[in-house]
Amino acid sequence: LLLHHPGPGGPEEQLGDCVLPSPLLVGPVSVHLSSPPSLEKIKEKNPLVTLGGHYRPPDCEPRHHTAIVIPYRNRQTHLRALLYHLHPFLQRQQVHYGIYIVHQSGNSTFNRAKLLNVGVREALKEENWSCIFLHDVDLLPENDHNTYTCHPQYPTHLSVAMDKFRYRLPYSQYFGGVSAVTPEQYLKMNGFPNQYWGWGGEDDDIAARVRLSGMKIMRPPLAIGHYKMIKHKGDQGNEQNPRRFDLLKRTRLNWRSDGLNSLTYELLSKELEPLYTNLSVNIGDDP
Ligand code: UD2
Ligand code: MN
Repeated sequence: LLLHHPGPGGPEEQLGDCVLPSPLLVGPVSVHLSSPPSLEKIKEKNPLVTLGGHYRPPDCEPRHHTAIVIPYRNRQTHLRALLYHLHPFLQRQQVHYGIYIVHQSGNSTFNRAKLLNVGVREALKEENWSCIFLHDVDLLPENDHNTYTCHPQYPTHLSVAMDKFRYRLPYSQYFGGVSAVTPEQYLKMNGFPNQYWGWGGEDDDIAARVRLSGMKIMRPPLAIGHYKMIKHKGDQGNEQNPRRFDLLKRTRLNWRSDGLNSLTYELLSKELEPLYTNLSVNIGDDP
């Protein structure tokens, strides 16, 4: 008996759906934090990644289309560590993905949540992503069973067990680090706040929006949601925001008027780098 072979396919030939879970998963992986390779080396290791940091599994039709949005300024070493680690991680999960760095240009106070809003909007202009990941540049996932896909109904918080919190959730409403929404969920919660300049509070505001818009937070099991955070000091231009407590008291009143529907920014450039798309943006400054 001969095995049936489909033969060389024309362009019209359809790939079968990727099977779940991906047969390429390995589970826990050890993560190396010090001295990541050069971008050139990372590129060589990921030959199937196309310009702008996009990838599609070559052998099957992906079920998930995920954009990774990374708020960013002046963290080159962290970015290399993340790219080195995340590209193979996502490829093992057989998702169709794209990586977007949202670079806050200039020296104005850093605004993570506003940069995330910009990233979501720009990523969705480019492709019909079914899931959007909001990803700190310094967090490296340690288990590829933690899939970078969305729950159809509710936002997901992925970084539930980080080394810096001794692999536990620091508090129940915690939403910092790595989280994910579908475009529908994002719309429902009116995106993220634009008014948090400097460090802190914006993740709790986002968690409050999830609840206020009638949703809840989904999470993977603690054993799977392991992350290492690259150790770092606070950045210049991202000092603790003294207004964060006052702002958080007003989320309930503000979330419908501040967010996706009030977002303004100036896109300065969009560069398709080999391993990511770089969006440089002027988001203004703390008024
Ligand atoms: C915590 C949260 C983070 C966010 C922040 C408060 C965790 C794991 N993460 O992170 O999600 O809520 O508190 O704002 O709990 N960044 C730059 N350049 C800068 C400053 C920030 O690229 O100059 C980006 C980068 O992606 C970084 C992220 O913003 O990972 C969060 O800033 P952080 O790492 O300094 O704050 P951290 O670790 O306290
Ligand atoms: Mn950090």
